[in-house]
Amino acid sequence: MSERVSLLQHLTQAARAGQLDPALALVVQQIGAASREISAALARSALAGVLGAMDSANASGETQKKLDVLSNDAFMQALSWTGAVAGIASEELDGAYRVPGASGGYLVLLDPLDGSSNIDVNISVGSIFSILRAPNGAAGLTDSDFLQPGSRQVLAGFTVYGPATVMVLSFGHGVQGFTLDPVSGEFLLTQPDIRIPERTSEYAINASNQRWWQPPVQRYVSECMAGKEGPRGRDFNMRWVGSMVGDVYRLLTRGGIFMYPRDTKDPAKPGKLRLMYEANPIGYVVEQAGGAASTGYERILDMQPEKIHQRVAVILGSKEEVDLVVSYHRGG
Ligand code: P6P
Repeated sequence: MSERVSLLQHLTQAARAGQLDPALALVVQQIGAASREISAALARSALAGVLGAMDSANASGETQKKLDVLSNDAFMQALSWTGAVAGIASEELDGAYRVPGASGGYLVLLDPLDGSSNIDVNISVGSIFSILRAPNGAAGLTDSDFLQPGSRQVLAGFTVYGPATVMVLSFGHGVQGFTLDPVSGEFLLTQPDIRIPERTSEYAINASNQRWWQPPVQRYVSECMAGKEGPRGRDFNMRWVGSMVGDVYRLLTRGGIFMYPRDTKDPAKPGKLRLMYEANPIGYVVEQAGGAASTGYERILDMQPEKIHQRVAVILGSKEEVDLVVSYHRGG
C-alpha cells in the first residue's frame, strides 16, 4: 500500500507552495497534539476517571465537564509555546488569554470539546478551532482584536472523536481530512478533497423545538416531512447527533443540511450556537467544501462579531437546501 501523507507532510508541502505560513504549520501540528491527547482521554473515559461534571461553570454559565477543562488545558499547553499564537479565546475562558511573551501574529479561537453532554453516553464529540491574524500582532492585545468576521479566518477546522478520530481542515485551498492512526499516533491524509454534494435528502434539527421555530423553518421541515407526496416530491431522512461536529462530519461526507435556527424559546437569544468558535469555523469549512452557511437572513462569515461568546442562528450544509431555506426567510 502506498505510504500515506502525514499531516506534517501536507502542511509542509503547502508551506513550500506558498499556500500556508510555515508558522501555522506548527500551530496545526500542535492542534493535532492536543486532539491526540483528548482522543486518548475519551477512549479511556471511565477508566481514567474523566467522566462527569466539575463544580464549576464556563463563561456562559454552563456546567463544565471534567473533559471540557482537560481539553481546554490540552490546547492551551499545546499552543502557548509555539511563538506563533498571540492570544487564545475559548468557550471555557471568560475573556481572551494573552500568551505570555508571545511575538506571534495569530489568534486561536476554540470550542475545546463541543457536544460534551454526549461524553457520558459515549456519543461522538469534537474540538473546533478557528485562526485569525492578530491585527496588531501581540502588542497590546485586547478582546476586540478577536472580533473579526469569519471571512477573515486564515484557517479553520475540527477534530471529530468518533469510532475514528478525524481532523478536518481548511486553509483556503479546499478541505482535507486526516485520520488518526492510533498505533503510530500520526494524523494521515485520508480525504484529500472533501466536497459536499449540492443536493441532499437528509436534514438535521432538534425537532423537539418545533413549536418555537420561525415560519420559514416550520415550512421547510414540514415540506421535508411531507416527502414524496408533498411539494418536494421526494422523501427525506432526519438525523440529530446532539453534537454539531458529528452532524457536520456526516454532511461533509454524504451531504445534508444542519439547522440550529433562531427560535422563540428564548427571544433574547439569537440562536444557541456560538458565532466565533462554532459557526464561523464550521461555516468556513462548509463553504470551502462547496456548501453554504447562513443565519437564514445573512451569510454567517459576513457577520461583524460584537462579543466573543455571542450566539447565532445556524443553517448550513448542501448549497441547494441552504439556498431554499434562505429563500423562505426572504419570503420566497
Ligand atoms: P440540543 C452541543 O451542546 C451543541 O452546542 C452542539 O454541538 C449541538 O449541535 C447542539 O448544542 C445540541 O443542542 O439543544 O439538541 O441539546
